[in-house]
Amino acid sequence: SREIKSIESSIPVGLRDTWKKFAAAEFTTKESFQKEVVRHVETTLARSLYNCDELAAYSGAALAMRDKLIIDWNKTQQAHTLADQKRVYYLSLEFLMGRTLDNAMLNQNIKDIAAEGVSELGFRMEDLIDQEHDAALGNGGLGRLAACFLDSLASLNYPAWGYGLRYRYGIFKQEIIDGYQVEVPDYWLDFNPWEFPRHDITVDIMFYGYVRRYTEDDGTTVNIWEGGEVVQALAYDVPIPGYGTPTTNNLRLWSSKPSTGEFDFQKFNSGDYESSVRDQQRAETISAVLYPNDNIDVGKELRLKQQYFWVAASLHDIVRRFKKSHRAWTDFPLQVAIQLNDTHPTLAIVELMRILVDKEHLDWDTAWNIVTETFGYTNHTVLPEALEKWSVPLFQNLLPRHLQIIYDINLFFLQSVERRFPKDRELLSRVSIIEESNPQVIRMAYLAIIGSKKVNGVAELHSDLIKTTIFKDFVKIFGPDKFTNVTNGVTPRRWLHQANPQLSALIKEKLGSYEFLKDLSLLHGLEKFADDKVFQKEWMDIKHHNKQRLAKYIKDTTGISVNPNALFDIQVKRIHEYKRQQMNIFGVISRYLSLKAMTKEERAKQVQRVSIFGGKAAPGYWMAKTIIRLITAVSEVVNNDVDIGDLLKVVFIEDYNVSKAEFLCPASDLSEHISTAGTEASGTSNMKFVLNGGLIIGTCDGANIEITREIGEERIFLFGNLAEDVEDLRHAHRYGKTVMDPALKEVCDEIEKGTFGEPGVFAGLIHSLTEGGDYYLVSDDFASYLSTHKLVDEAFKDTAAWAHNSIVAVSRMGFFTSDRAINEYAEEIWNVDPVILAA
Ligand code: Z57
Repeated sequence: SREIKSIESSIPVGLRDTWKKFAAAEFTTKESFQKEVVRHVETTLARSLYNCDELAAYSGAALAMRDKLIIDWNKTQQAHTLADQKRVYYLSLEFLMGRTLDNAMLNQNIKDIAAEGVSELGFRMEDLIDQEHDAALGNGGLGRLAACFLDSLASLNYPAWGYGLRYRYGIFKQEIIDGYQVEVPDYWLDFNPWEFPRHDITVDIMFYGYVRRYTEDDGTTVNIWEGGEVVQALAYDVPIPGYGTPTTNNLRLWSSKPSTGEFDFQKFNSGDYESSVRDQQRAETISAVLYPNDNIDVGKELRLKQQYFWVAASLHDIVRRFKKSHRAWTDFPLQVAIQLNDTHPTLAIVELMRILVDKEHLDWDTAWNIVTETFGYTNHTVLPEALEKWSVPLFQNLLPRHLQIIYDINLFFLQSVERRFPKDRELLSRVSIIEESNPQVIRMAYLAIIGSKKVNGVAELHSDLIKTTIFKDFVKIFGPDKFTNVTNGVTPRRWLHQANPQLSALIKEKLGSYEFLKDLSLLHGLEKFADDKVFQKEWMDIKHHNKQRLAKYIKDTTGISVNPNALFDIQVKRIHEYKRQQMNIFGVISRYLSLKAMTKEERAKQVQRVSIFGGKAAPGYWMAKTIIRLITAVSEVVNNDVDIGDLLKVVFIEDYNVSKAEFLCPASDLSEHISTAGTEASGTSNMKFVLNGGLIIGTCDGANIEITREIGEERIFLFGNLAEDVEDLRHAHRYGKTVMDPALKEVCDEIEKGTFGEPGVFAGLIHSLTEGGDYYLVSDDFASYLSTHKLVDEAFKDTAAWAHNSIVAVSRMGFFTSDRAINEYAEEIWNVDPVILAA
């Protein structure tokens, strides 16, 4: 293979000068941008002035922007190689990036110029931005967190790469047909200007096969994994621009294809085309589709294949990069930090052991020291159904050598536990990586803990809970310092500046600059204007404008008219019983029944409400789908009830995704974060809504608690039971010692009367509250939920106080930037420093 010349002085002067003379230059002016757009439209896309539609214009603008990013990307990668410092690798099966054009323009501070430029070419920038397809390679919070973290890593100049899978199909598109969710495949790659295929960067990955073991003359044991099926991983690179810095990091996504050796030319030649095409399709299936489950482990073989394929390709790449430095293996953790986003990439621990022991012939202990200094593991859930466990027989068949390594890791671990806690057989079986069920299963979280240097939760309560419940034994074994908290954050570039440009501009006017987008704690400077009447009006006018924009969207897409002066109450997130959208819709029904029972005079005094829902249900999650059906059924009844009019509207927004979140977050007066206490690890949309001036109603769960601490409890509508009481309450339900809340009973009766259509449709939902044991404690929290909504209504009537609280809350949200979270990871877990690029 050709040698890459990375040291400038190794290149002859003449050659160097010729290259530099023609080096690609970034556009910096309107004219140079326009020139690039037209060039791309006319040559790259083979279109012209006469047939350039909005999609072609978007494509031209995106390609021009891509060229600009890649110039910075090249500089960054060169500088990072030269700096030769420790790098961070963020391994995530999900990156929920959303759209890129607007974000890239804003991060590069070129949007004004570009908008003028396209306007003179006959287009509105907003329309072009709207042409872009969301990159939806994720399910929900976990995937979006990864995307926010990439933005912060680049903005803070950390040398960091993301590694993921290049799914051909992202999360499905949701259509609502006759009130039911229907899933439509999301083929998003027909035009994706933001990726670069790296045809020279491929890795062969093996599955199945067997392990051949023999003893060498000197007595060492050699394990050779062979005879399996090989597929090839092909790299696609996505540039990640930082805000206000040339640093442009890399997100490397792997795509699967038949390995060159594997694709069976014999079959092809002999005319057995069908079988050879089948082989090809089988290879391509690995990266074909994102599993659409959030917070649930399904345990399918193809998912395990995806995990190993991605982890093995990424580690091969990381190790190859490390080897170029010719350092000793023991330096590996000084050059490399690998963060495991949940347990999905836990096989990386095993694969690195295999590389070090089987291929590089390090002794086990040396290898294990390297491994356990390299990895960090982030836990995102305590829900038992979400904790990954792989069946041993399935695993053994697919990855026989990895299973042996896991057995050895487990053996040495259990031996060390036994030495420290002799005769505690119970402890040994509790902490064993192998659960002795039928079939046996591998507990991936335990493997991740044992193989990592640090384990972190994603909000204070959650980090405390993992230490006192699911990982309690490991705190005893490893000590408390291995466990830490890094509260999640969101990027203010996308979630304030891009989503709400007017609010961002107003804040800039008050604070004097856009510096707050880099240092969000500067928002504190707003607090002194919280009682300024003129400022309050400007603030609330922007909220009104954003609500009008949403009202228009609702009208255009659903036909429902909503009054922008009404209180907009929004709950958008994956549909899950623990998030309790069912409680929200039961609350809406209860409100509807009270309104129906009122006189005209009483009704006239009520606060108008628009209850907005959005979110996808996992395709196999029947209860979640039933919840959607109930929401749509209630909306059909309520929205068409002439007694009710504008007092109450119910809207389900189809296909909730990142780009929809960008216009929903700025348009809320109130948003709902109402999970059963102790179940939502953090939540991140709570942060996005408050950052955009909305207040929240929520339980004492996840990051709600820290939001309350920061903004003050006068500014948040908290209700419901506490996490510490959940176990007892569930116990009481299980032993039939409860009566249903009377208001909830009324709601259930109304559903069973058929007010919202055939009641049989909702039987499962009602059953979950009764015989089902009300696992999510809807009945226990219902009374306080309703009374807290009454407080919301009262508070909303006092416009000045509401504006004051909105401003104060925003001014105290600085903590929730993902920049703060990333700096904490860098200092407490990774031990990496930024690399400042030369100007
Ligand atoms: C997911 O989106 C989250 C946790 C998971 O274990 C899986 Br799988 C998917 C979410 C949590 O539910 C949120 O509470 C949290 O804010 C988010 O991850 C990011 O940490």
